[in-house]
Amino acid sequence: MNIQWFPGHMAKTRRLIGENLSLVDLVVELLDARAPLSSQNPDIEDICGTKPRLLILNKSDLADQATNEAWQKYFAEQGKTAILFDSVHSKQVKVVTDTVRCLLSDQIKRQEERGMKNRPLKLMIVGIPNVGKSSFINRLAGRTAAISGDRPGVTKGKQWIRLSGGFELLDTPGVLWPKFEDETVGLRLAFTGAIKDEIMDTETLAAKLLETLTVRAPEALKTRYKLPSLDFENGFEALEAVARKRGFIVSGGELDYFRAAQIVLDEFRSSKIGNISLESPGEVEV
Ligand SMILES: Nc1nc2c(ncn2[C@@H]2O[C@H](COP(=O)(O)OP(=O)(O)OP(=O)(O)O)[C@@H](O)[C@H]2O)c(=O)[nH]1
Ligand SMILES: [Mg+2]
Repeated sequence: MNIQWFPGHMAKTRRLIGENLSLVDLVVELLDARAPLSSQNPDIEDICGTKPRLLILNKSDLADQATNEAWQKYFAEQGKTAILFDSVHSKQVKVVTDTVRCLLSDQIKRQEERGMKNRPLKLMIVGIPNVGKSSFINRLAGRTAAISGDRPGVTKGKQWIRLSGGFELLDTPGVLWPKFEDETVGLRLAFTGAIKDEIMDTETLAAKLLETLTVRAPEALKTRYKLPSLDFENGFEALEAVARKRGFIVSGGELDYFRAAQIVLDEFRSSKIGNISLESPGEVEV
């Protein structure tokens, strides 16, 4: 299953990020905590160059806690600042704003010396589709300032949002890159909901997810779908077992694979199967 999704509007967003870079003090790059490497857009690195950067490992509430901490350490060892965050529930907004001030402290000091006090700090929020950029902004703003939604491609253009406390945030549409390095990257992005579902075969995607979960979270998978064993030849057999257990039957007595596939994807994305990270530091890097 070879997934590629780079429509014209993403090429446009890539240009938009480059064009607005000189207007901002720092770039906040949101990664999906369940797959931080697969969700890191290599183009952002190239476009942003030496601009100060903060990584937010978002949706950390959906990922495995120990793996979250291992990722934070991994980035710290590379000299990168990464904050674990939950843009829906977090009360830790101050950690983000304090960290930004800390990363920009030299610049703030220079400006103060030149008499420019309380100049707003401008941050550009970037990341893959559906990773939670608009929700992150709303969380920081303490109000619904940007439209968010549970599918990729909700934000269509740029939007500046002013926060009380001296910050201005630039929301941008989600952006991927023209070609994924390997199949696993595309799959992990699709599992988390960063790829438009319409361009993929739902049943094949769910079968691939079941194969992944069989390796990464066998006990959670067995418990959720009441499967006594995971002794399947492949993901399609596992999908069949899920359909059977849930009693998904279409007229004529056939199993409803499509419905089972939708349920499996949905329940993974909302962490009903468990708090599962799709990659851990130290594995063969993708
Ligand atoms: N559980 C959880 N859900 C989140 C978090 N952040 C965002 N979401 C949900 O993820 C979905 C996408 O959020 P958005 O803020 O629209 O994401 P976006 O990155 O702006 O998406 P695009 O504009 O489409 O690129 C929404 O259903 C949010 O409620 C998080 O930290 N935890
Ligand atoms: Mg958005």
